[in-house]
Amino acid sequence: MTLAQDAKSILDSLGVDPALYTGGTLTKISPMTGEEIAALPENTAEDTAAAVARARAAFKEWRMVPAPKRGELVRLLGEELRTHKEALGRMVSIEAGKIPSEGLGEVQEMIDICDFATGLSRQLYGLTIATERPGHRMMEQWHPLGVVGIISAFNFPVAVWSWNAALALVCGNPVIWKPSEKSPLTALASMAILQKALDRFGDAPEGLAQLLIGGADVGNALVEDPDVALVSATGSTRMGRIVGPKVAERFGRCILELGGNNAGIVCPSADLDMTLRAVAFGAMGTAGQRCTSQRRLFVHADVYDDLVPRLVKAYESVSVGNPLEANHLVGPLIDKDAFDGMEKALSDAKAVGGTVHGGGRVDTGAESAYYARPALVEMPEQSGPMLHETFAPILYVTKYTDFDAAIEAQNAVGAGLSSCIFTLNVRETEQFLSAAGSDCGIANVNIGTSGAEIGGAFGGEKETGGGRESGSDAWKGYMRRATNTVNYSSQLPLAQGVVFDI
Ligand code: UN1
Repeated sequence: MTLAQDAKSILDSLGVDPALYTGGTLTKISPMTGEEIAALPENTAEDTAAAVARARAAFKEWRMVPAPKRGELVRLLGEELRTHKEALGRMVSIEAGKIPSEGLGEVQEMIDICDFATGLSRQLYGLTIATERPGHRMMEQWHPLGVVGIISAFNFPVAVWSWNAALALVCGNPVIWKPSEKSPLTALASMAILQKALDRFGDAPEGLAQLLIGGADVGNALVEDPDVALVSATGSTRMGRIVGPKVAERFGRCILELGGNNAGIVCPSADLDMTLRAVAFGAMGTAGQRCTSQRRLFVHADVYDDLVPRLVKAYESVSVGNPLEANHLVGPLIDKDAFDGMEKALSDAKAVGGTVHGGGRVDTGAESAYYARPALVEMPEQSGPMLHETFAPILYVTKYTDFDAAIEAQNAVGAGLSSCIFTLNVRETEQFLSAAGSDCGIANVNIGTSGAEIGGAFGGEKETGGGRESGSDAWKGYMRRATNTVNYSSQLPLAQGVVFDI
C-alpha cells in the first residue's frame, strides 16, 4: 500500500469527504517518502470572514451554555480520541514524519488535555476579595472571551490545536483553526473526530469549531479580523513578529508560542547515564523538530571528556530512516528547506571553529525525502549559529568551568522556552530554578528540555513570545475577567475615604 492509500484509508475510516483532500491546489507531500498524498482545495480570505461571522453567532449561544455542560463536549472529544488514537497517530506519522510512538504520544497529549479541560469546566474560579467598604462584596468572574483563532505548526500538528481548542471550548469560545500548510490532513482527521463528539453532544451551535485550509492570506485574515478576540499562534519567532503587532494594533489578545533555543547544563555531579539518555531524546527525538528540542549543552570540564565521546557514539549509532518501515528512532526532516537550513547551520558552525560530528543526508532511496544524520557540534564558545534556533537535529556542546557563567550563557540567547540542568547538587539545582537562574518558561532538573506533560503551563519568555498554554491557569488567557463590587447596604461610602456630598 502506498502512503497515499494509507492516508486515504485512515481518512475514510474517520468519514472525511474525499472532496476535501483531492483535486485541490495545496499538495501535501509525506516527508517519509516524498510522495504526494493529497491535493486539498484551499480557503480564501473571504471564507475566513464568513467563518468568523459564523463563529460570532455561535459565541452568542455557546457562552450561555453552563461551563460543565461545555466540558461534556470536550469529555466526548477525549473519548473519540481514545477510540481513534491508532488512526490519528498513524496520520501524524505519515504527515509529519514522526516515529509511531511519538505519533501516538501526540494523540495521548490530546486526550490528556481533554481530561484536564473537562475537570477545569467545573473549576473556572474567580476570587472573592475583601473590601474596605461596609456592606459591600467584591468578587471577580471569568466570562467567555469570544472567537479564538488557532494558528498551528507542522511539528505538533494536532496536539497544539487540542491544547487551545479544549480550553477555549470549555471557556465558552468558538474556535477557528488554520493549520500549517504542511499538515492539513491531520487537521481534517481531527475535525472529523471532533464532529463525532459534536454529533453525540447534540445541540452545539453550528460554527462552534471550524477549519480553514490555506496559506498566509488566510492566517492574515484571521489575525486582522477585529472579531477574533484571541489569536493563539504557534510557529517561528519571525511569524510572531508579524502576528503580534498586528493583533496588538487592534487591541486583540495573543498567545504566542514561538521558537526555542533550549539549553542544558551538565554539572560535575550529574548522573551521566541518565544525562546521556535524556539529551539523546531531547536533541535527536522528533529529528530535532520540537520547539522544545535540546539544542545547546554546557558541560563542566570535569565530565566533558567522559560524557561527550559517549554522546558522539550515540549520534553515530542512532538509526535514521523511514520509521513506518523499520524500527528507526530518527525520522525525516519535514522538507528540503529544513535540510538546507541544517546544512547551512553546520557550515556556519565550522566557520566559527566548531567540530562537527555527524550531519549530512541519509540516503533511503527516496529522492524527495530528506533524512539527516543528527549532528553534535563541539563549539569552542557560544557563537554563530549556536545563538539561533535551527529546526533540525543539531546539538551544540561547549565546555564550562564556572557555574554562574554557564547560567549566564544559557540565558544569553533570544529565545526563552525550555532549559534543564543535570546535577545531584542541591545548591546548583536551586540556583538554577531561582530568580537568578534559568530565564525560561520551563526549567527542568535531571530531565531534558522536551516532552512536557499536560498539567503544567507551557510556553516561554523573550522571543518565545510570553504565551502560556495547556495546563495550570493558562485557561485565564481564554476568558475575560470582570471585577464586581456589590453594595448591599443603605449607604454609599466611597473608596479611599473620598467625600462627595451633594
Ligand atoms: C512544540 O514543539 O510546539 O514539550 C510543542 C514537548 C511537547 C510539546 C511540544 N509536549 O516537547
